[in-house]
Amino acid sequence: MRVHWMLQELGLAYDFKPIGARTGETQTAAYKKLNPKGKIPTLQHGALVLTESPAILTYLAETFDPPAGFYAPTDPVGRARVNEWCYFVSMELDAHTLYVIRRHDALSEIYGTAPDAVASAKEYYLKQLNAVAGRVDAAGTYLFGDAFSTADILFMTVLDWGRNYGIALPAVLTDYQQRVGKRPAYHRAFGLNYSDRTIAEVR
Ligand SMILES: N[C@@H](CCC(=O)N[C@@H](CS)C(=O)NCC(=O)O)C(=O)O
Repeated sequence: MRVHWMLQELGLAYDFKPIGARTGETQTAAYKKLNPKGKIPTLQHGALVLTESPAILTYLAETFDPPAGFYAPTDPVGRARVNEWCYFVSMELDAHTLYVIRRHDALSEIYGTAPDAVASAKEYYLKQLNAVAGRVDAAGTYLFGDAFSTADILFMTVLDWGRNYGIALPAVLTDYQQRVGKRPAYHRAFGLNYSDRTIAEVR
């Protein structure tokens, strides 16, 4: 979803090869040649083969001309501010909370049950969101004011994911979701990535 969304924001033409998680498609020898971790997404651009969604988004933002209204800073402070969100989303929200919930709840047949870890991950997820809610509110339309960025793509996807788990988000963040959810590129990416589901089902 993240990579589709970024490519759609940039208006780039690309080939999409759907590889389903846990369908076995990520574990074939051919796929593991590209991504030995056996995970999606993987981006191929010329000779470059790149994994890890925040790295892919950053690469795309720095490689292609950003459209009007897209924030892709090149100065150290601006890049650091965008990276701050990228690492926050990857570590505090993806890794420490949402993947813990996913592994030990929906995927507990594979990873085992751990109800205390799931409950504490949900609590920690909300704690982290509450910690940034004031900043999101003060920022304006997007995380960097009127300009949209890779940070918004990453942050929006973890908000959708949490809400999909039935976690009630702070009002400031549901308002943010409403605003970001109006972007046409979000809808196009959604249709490509979740061809079998509606936005209401995923969010
Ligand atoms: N840190 C990686 C996480 C990638 C990841 O966990 N992908 C999941 C799907 S969202 C996956 O490939 N699962 C397949 C599997 O575990 O077999 C990123 O952000 O790109």
